[in-house]
Amino acid sequence: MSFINYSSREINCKIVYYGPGLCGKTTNLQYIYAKTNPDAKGKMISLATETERTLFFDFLPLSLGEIRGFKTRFHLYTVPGQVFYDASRKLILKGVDGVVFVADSQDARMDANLESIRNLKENLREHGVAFDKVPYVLQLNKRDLPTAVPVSEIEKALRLKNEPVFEAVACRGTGVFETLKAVVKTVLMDLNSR
Ligand SMILES: Nc1nc2c(ncn2[C@@H]2O[C@H](COP(=O)(O)OP(=O)(O)OP(=O)(O)O)[C@@H](O)[C@H]2O)c(=O)[nH]1
Ligand SMILES: [Mg+2]
Repeated sequence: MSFINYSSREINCKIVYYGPGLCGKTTNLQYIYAKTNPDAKGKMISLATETERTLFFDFLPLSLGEIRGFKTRFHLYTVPGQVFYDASRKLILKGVDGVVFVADSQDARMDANLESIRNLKENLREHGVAFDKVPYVLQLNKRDLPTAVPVSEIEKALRLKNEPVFEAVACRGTGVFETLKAVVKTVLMDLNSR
């Protein structure tokens, strides 16, 4: 739930990058961090294993200018994708304002994508957030791999609510800012409609 502080004139929003293990969630945040102007970003915090798998979360605070005199701050989080870290995933979703689902385009990861969306829906529901209502963007990552499933086929399986879809190669930065802009826009529109 976004937090509006009237005395300091700030809007704080929480965006969570969700998806199966190794789909590229941390890579999205690393690219955003690397390409963002120093005055617009805070310190990126990554709690990872020695093999670079996210252990708890990554966190990156961004300031994205003002709307109607309010400073907007977006707190970007990733969840750990590995199946057994479900308690952490659930905790990180608390108070979420927008979700980016990062799908792994590889054929062999389609079941993992489906399972992760199912898990997302369940964890949202436990926080009393309806999947159908939450601001949501689908990113099809790893489009560079030869085993990538055609976009139309992935959409048929994973695009569940007419959400914006972006193709990405996160390790090169392709599609990363397009995805971020779309989720920010959707969150702000949602805020405006309340
Ligand atoms: N070929 C290819 N590799 C990618 C792409 N995006 C990320 N990777 C690689 O995929 C691996 C996993 O990326 P991460 O960002 O750590 O994945 P994650 O989703 O954070 O994984 P967990 O933290 O375990 O949930 C890394 O080696 C990345 O460099 C992509 O678009 N194409
Ligand atoms: Mg990660």
